[in-house]
Amino acid sequence: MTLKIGVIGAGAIGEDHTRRCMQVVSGAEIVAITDVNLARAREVADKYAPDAKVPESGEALIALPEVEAIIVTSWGGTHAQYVLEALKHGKYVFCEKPLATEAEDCRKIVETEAALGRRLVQVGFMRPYDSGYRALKKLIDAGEIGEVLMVHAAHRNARVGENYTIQMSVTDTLVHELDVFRWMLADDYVSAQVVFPRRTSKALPHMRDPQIIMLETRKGIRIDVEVFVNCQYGYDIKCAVVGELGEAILPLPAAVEVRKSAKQSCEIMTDWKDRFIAAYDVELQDFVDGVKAGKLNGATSWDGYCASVAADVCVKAQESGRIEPITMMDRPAFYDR
Ligand code: NAD
Ligand code: NAI
Ligand code: ISE
Repeated sequence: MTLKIGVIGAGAIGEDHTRRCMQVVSGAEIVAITDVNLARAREVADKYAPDAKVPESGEALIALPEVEAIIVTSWGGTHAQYVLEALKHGKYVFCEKPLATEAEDCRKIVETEAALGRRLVQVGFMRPYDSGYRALKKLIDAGEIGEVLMVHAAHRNARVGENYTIQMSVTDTLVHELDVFRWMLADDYVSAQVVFPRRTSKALPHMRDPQIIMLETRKGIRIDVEVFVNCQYGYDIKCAVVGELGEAILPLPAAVEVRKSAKQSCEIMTDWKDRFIAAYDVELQDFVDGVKAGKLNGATSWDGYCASVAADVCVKAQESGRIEPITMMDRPAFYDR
């Protein structure tokens, strides 16, 4: 059986997920694509799914009877409305991160899904599908480095555009770490603080870049994440976990080492699409298989809520400079693991 999917948002990742569903994932077909820019939706359809319809809105796409599942890849601020609309129609929805840009909207999604009593939402946090993070978690869970005490991480982008804001360093970028560390450490955050090191001259004037975000977990683990989105040299994701017995470091993607002209070098990727390509492939295959089996596996609406609550507090901490407490609502029993 082929799962018929509609895509809302035909931008960078919407195009990439359309290609993935049509060319990489098995048992899926994109039957509709829309975007606020309909010409862009038609362009992506023509490239990868020429038979796909291009409805005039996300709501119209969700209502199409042939659309069995939805992929939301529009801007973060629009995610919640489409996820809630999909839930209204009782349809499965894969929503790219963040689930919503405000924790309050995530709460509405959590409550709506829990009231339906069926898990229909998967959030596009792909790092738990990355082989490097999986290896790191396996080693931690096996007790190889003893109890975890600290995590030192960095999330670097070569550069960001003029529409990118200081808050997006948290809601769009750090949010991957906010999710993956909950999963990797099986823990939750209790506080956050943000400090700004010397500002890079390579950032656009409205930006304060880099930033260091310091998190504390329930277990007392201290996490520092450097977010540096104009680092110039590449897309670089680092994570070192320090335990009582040793340190475990996220493996780098395999790259050919070149020795030439008295230099030894390896290429560093520049695009997130390439860095996590295998993880996105596994993630979307898992979504398609999960819909068919009636059991989704990836990040839940609750995970999306927790990441958004932590993100909201980090934004507050950017402004206050203080250590800000992170508190969550009680987890509905529906999401008990
Ligand atoms: P983009 O700006 O390239 O594309 C967004 C597209 O959505 C645009 O074509 C825009 O016209 C369309 N759009 C905006 N509002 C819409 C609406 N209300 N209805 C229909 N279409 C609408 O952005 P992008 O880089 O593709 O990012 C899109 C989303 O994917 C963001 O939420 C981002 O955080 C997420 N993302 C996730 C990853 C990841 O690693 N998981 C990577 C990149 C982007
Ligand atoms: P699991 O399937 O028991 O799930 C672990 C728990 O972690 C769940 O309760 C869930 O709520 C939570 N969780 C899942 N994703 C999360 C996220 N992004 N953030 C925070 N919490 C999250 O455990 P397992 O087997 O470790 O699977 C984890 C994910 O990886 C699953 O989605 C699974 O389908 C996927 N997977 C990927 C494979 C690969 O080759 N990359 C192989 C097997 C599973
Ligand atoms: C983008 O939306 C992503 O999700 C990338 O993984 C991240 O590195 C980038 O900073 C975000 O803007």
